[in-house]
Amino acid sequence: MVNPTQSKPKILLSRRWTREAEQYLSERYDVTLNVNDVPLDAAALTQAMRDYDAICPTVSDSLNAAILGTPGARVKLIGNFGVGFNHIDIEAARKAGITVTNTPDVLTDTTADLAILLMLMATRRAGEGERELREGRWTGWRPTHLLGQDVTNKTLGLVGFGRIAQATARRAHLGFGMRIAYHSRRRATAQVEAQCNATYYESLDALLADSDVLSLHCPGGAETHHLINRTRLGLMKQTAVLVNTARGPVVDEAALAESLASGQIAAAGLDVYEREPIVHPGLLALQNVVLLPHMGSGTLETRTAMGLRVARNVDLFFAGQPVSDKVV
Ligand code: 8YV
Repeated sequence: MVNPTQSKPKILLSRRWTREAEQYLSERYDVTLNVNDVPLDAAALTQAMRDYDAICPTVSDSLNAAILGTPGARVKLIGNFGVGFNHIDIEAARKAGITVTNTPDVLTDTTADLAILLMLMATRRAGEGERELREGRWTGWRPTHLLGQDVTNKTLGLVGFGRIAQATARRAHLGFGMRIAYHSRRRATAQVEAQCNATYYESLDALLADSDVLSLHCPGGAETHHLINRTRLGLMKQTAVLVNTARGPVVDEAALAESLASGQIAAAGLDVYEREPIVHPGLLALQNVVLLPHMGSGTLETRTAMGLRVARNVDLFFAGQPVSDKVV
């Protein structure tokens, strides 16, 4: 806890958080809230590096090497609000002696729910149906109207097999009787594989060829940039559906738009984009893609839990104790 005789650490929350999470931190620290909730630009983030002891950013803040290396910086902690941290240059933070934390665990189920939502919306053409009805184009029931695809007994391929992928796998297997296949850098334990009835694929390309639905759960960053490119989309079944709740740049959006337009794959469900909040115009023009505005962890309970998880990291850090969610 903060020693009341010392001045409280100065903390910047880069965006609005839920009331409960903002209140928790505000009661304990000298907190600046982003009352208007406008994204901070590079100049504002650079100034914040000089003015605060900790910055709590989100995916909408790009903390690059130039910002993290700001001369005369005061910041010692970046308490990221979110599990993914590809918007933070981790190597630059390490060099600058800044601790970076994230928020694992608390958003696992909520994000897995959204992956399933996208899978079902894309396979069952839910977006198309809703648009048709709202635009007054629905002419009534008929046997061949908006036919989608079943997921029961189909193969769900997962790229990456961390917490969110495993939670998605359990839902798909236990709820929909899907066969689960996965590719990841490290093979999971036999126990984890058994829980999800998952089959490991050493080859990503073989996984692509076998999947009826392919759901991405790998981290963002240089290693996975355009992992799903034109060539790999070409390996997928023509009936396949791609789901992305991971990070936009994992997929080459221009190649995906072409594959969806040409019928190389059947449909996609996306929550993340290469240049958020900009969405590739080729995708916006298509019916067979469901487009959600990065809302994977977007429930009141989960966003509060994420804020309180950041707060726990802040508490531990300023109490001089080891932080549990340390990235670097
Ligand atoms: C957040 C996410 O919306 O935690 C993550 O990595 O993608 C989402 O839960 C966002 O990243 C918060 O910074």
